[in-house]
Amino acid sequence: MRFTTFCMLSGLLTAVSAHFQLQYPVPRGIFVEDNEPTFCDGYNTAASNRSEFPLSGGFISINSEHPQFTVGVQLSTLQNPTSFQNFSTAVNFFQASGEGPFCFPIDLTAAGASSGANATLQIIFDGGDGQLYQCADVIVSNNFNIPSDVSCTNATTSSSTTTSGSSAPSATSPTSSSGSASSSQTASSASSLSILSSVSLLSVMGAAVVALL
Ligand SMILES: [Cu+2]
Repeated sequence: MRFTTFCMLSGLLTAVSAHFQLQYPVPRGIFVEDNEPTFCDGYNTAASNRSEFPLSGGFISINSEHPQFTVGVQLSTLQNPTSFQNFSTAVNFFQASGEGPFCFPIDLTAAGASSGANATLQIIFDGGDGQLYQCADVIVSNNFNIPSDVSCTNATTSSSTTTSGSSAPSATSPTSSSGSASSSQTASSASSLSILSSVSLLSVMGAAVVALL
């Protein structure tokens, strides 16, 4: 929370910090905050140990430290993609709000991937302090299901989904480790609450800054 407040404040005042973490699939390397504004979080070569990822019915799970953000996913089927030009859209950018875990479906069939192929997913996130990038190197498989102990939980709400050709967001109902199957209502009120409290926190801080000046 303290971290987030700092992030929002710096966003307002100078715009420095960069915060979202790819939770699933496993990212190329350990999250490096300072490198997140660069290609693949600064990891320029594909991981040698790839994990399997479902051709359809997959999901991307992230942790957002920004209360409002847009997120999208790009796909490359090159062995070792080294630039943004090597990628094409797998999930169009959409807006979401709320801090904490956020999970959304991805269908690589729609993005033109085929089973057995090596692929790299690049998650692009913008929480107000510029675009941030994390990558995951995978092997696409049409007979792989994401293990049920992998968390796909939303503490957040999404809006204006413009996912290209993918199935509806509810098509994937991955098992949530925290059992949030019927918690969408709760989640959205929780996230409005957190926005409300962030807003009031901000006004307090704004007043403090004004008082200092
Ligand atoms: Cu940030």
